[in-house]
Amino acid sequence: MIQTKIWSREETLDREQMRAIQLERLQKTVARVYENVPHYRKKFKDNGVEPGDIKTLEDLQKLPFTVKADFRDNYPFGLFSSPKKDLVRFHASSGTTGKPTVVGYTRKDMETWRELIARIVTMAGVTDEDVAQISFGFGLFTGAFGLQHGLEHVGAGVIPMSSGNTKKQIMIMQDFGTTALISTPSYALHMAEIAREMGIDPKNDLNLKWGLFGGEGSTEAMRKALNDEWGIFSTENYGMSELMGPGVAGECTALRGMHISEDHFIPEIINPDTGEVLGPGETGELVITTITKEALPIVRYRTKDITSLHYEKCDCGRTTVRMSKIQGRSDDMLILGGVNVFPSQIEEVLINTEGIGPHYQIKVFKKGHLDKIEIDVELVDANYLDSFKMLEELNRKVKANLRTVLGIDSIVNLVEPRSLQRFEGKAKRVIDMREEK
Ligand code: DLL
Repeated sequence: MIQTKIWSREETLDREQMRAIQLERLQKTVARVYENVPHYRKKFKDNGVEPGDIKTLEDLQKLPFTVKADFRDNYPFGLFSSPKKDLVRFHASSGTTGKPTVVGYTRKDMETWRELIARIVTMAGVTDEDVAQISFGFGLFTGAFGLQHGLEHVGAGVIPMSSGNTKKQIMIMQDFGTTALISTPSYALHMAEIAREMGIDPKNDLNLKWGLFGGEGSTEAMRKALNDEWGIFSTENYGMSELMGPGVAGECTALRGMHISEDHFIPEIINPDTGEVLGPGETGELVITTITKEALPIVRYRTKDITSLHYEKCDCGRTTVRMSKIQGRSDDMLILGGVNVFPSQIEEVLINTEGIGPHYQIKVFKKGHLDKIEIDVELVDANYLDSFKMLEELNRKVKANLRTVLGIDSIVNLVEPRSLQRFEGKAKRVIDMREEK
């Protein structure tokens, strides 16, 4: 195992010390949201709990869950615990409807974020000797900016490359001597292909040592392909906008799961159908409570991500709990090249486009290493089929709407009215042909 530095003392606390910190911070967080956020106050009252009831860590289970729809219902800033004036950054990710899920950070939240990213990049091998190329999209997405602050904090040289423009990525990688690649795993595989097309052998002609991947699921086979192709040691990390962005958890070089920064996040695993809390090692939905955030503390957030928690000490010396690879989601959210999309959002775009009906089918597949989405949607009026021009125009419009509203590029096929399959029970509108994550 490659030995890496441990960034902060909190990663090695014994269980009793950690639990004491967690309880104190949990109590503060619960009081904070109760005081500042009407949504939480009402929900706690409806459930007959108040901050004073949280006397032990187990009392967390008395509190109600928070779900993604709570963000939609309180759009844009209703869940914030800090006045708008104290916010220094906003980010957003896909919501369950056309409106995004908005998140905000105070100055202190930005410091916390930087610290937590410093932990995960350090455990993945990155030091101040490294040149890190961030190939996540810079913008409302938390991935790129989040990694940037933490990488700079450890002293790495950051190239804020953003995603896309792949040939230029490779050129910069070669010319700047990039040693760490930060991206989604699927994009990293695609970049290797393009490098080869350019006559560059990613393993021998470039200087990469580390790959830090996240934002979407990946398999061990994919890790092997990435390591072999680029000649790197790759780790993955996990995060979510609502919780902070990247930095919630990351793999160390022992590769025994992703260490959760438990002095900032309390994880639980529940049965997604009953809400019952499950034990260590059991597989279920990850629920997280943030315990240090100021602007947007979240109590018992249902992530919908399926995983398990492991408390045995890791070979790396850290004592923080590890979560296993995400095994899937308990909802229907699709992740297309790191962009999160709900089928319901696609439906909304389709329905709001004049000339096409509510019957559609979505196919998701891989082309090379990239996620592609193809949508068959019925025309309401068969007469369109007689005019190539009208058909083209409509097709262009649907694609443009999907791009503007959801940020996805899609293949759209306009098909005859009543030609798609009808369902008597639950409609199966999404066919995901990508390999099992
Ligand atoms: O994807 C944050 C992030 C950026 C994490 C960069 C790591 C690196 P969202 O856009 O809000 O935030 O998407 C969160 O992405 O609930 C998971 O379903 C999925 N996801 C993130 N990391 C992983 C991972 C960022 N390592 C959603 N494995 C989460 C599997 C992941 N799924």
